[in-house]
Amino acid sequence: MSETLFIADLHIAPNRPIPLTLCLDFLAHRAQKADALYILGDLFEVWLGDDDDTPTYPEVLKALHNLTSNNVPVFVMHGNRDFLLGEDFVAATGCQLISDPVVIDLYGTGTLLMHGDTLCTLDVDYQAFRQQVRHPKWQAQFLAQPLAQRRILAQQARAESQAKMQTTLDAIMDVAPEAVILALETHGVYHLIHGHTHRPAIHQVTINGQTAIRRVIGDWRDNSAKIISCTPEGCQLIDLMGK
Ligand SMILES: [Mn+2]
Repeated sequence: MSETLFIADLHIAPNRPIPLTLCLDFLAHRAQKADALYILGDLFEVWLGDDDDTPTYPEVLKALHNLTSNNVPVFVMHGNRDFLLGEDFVAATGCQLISDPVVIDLYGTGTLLMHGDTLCTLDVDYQAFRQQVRHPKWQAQFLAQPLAQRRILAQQARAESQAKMQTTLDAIMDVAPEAVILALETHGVYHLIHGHTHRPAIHQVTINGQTAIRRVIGDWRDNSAKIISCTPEGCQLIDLMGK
């Protein structure tokens, strides 16, 4: 069977053992039979640089390496948590980093892939933060600091972001409809797959009188692990935990 798989927002972390176990199982079994696997950001809860020594991460790197060694292409897009995945990660896993956004040919359907954070244009503060941390100069300065210091800075940023989420309207945390339309129009396609918002769903969007589809993958947690499976017949949003 021809199948292309899409996952995002696994947020692998030492204190999240269930998503880790599910991830290792998924990479060792279902993904082994796939035409390709796309990881559309936030595979890891945080990635402080390719020297990140978080205990559970090597298991995931090894499982990815096993997959690419069996000639399954694995494409990784940066998320807002793991945007520092770099060349050493690529060398350790055999994965290929892809830019955000990118258009692929999905069994004949032009499909736009994004992490999804750039679509949340109503969150002006976040977009300013993103612009700052995606700048090569900022990244070089950050990576030049000792790992322990980077960890403290990341924890501070996380605490600030969590505090902000408490007081931010739900609609601001979601994608802006205008941003979705603009992205599809700019790339001239009618199919979008993204993650980030943790709101798994299939949406219809009308663009120039035509219907476009926006698929949101969904995150992995203790009772839910969402994937999108596409075959030449179409795509399905599936929960590996059967929900
Ligand atoms: Mn994200």
